[in-house]
Amino acid sequence: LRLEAELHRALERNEFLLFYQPQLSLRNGEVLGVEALLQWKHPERGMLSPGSFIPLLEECGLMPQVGAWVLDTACKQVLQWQEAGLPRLRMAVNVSALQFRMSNLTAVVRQALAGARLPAEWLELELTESLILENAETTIRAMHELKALGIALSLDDFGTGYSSLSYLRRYPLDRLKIDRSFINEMMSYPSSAALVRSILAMAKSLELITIAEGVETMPQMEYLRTLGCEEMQGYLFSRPVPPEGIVSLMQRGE
Ligand code: G
Ligand code: G
Ligand code: MN
Ligand code: NA
Repeated sequence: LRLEAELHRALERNEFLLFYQPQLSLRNGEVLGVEALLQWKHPERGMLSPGSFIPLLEECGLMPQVGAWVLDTACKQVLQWQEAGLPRLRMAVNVSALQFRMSNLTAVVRQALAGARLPAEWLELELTESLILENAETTIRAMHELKALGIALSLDDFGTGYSSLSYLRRYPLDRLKIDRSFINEMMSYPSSAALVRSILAMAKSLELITIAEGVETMPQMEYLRTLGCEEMQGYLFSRPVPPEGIVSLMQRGE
């Protein structure tokens, strides 16, 4: 496949870049951090979103290499923003299940933090529910190893898989990201709203911080605030933007 051959060259040719989407406090609107989202600036096809090429990166075994680049770049970005006068922001980086299993993630993360001179507490990894569901013992051990570095762990797209919250108790997680499909439906379907409420209640009992993904409207934001959800992310505040975009939106908010 042509795209696959092109992926091999994309790294050398610096065609990958990161966009960032803000994560805000629902209590006071403060920007607490960002999620890094991989993009591919393809020479002919233009900007490609990760959904279109990450599965391919995984198939051809390039994900560990690209994943290490993502971690290095994201950690350095935090310091670059600080030098530009922004407050320090928490950096959330996505890690796929395959990447989690295939790379020596602890070593890769340690190196990224050291290379950027970023204190570990500012980095968070977003893990997927599919990872949680497979190989529990090995996964839990690897997660504890990562936690020992001082970073935070969150569970992405929560609610789409089949893990119950009581099952989650076994995993060293800090934050739960409520999948955007529930946020999207909760104002129209009482059953989705009930699901969001029960996720929030149980997350609280497990002492997990909750963040709602895909918040697109004011009523969604207000409702989540009423329910006691702590943080939000979504198009309502900002789409994923290049690094300079974070600088201008933070300065705009001052
Ligand atoms: O194409 P779209 O933007 O919808 O794809 C988003 C998907 O790509 C999400 O599942 C997101 O977690 C994933 N993703 C974005 N950036 C990265 C990355 O740097 N590494 C990994 N493993 N997944 C990423
Ligand atoms: O799986 P993950 O949550 O990492 O995927 C993040 C994806 O969600 C990115 O592709 C991002 O562009 C997208 N996204 C972020 N905010 C919104 C939103 O408010 N609405 C929609 N439809 N997508 C969003
Ligand atoms: Mn994510
Ligand atoms: Na998500």
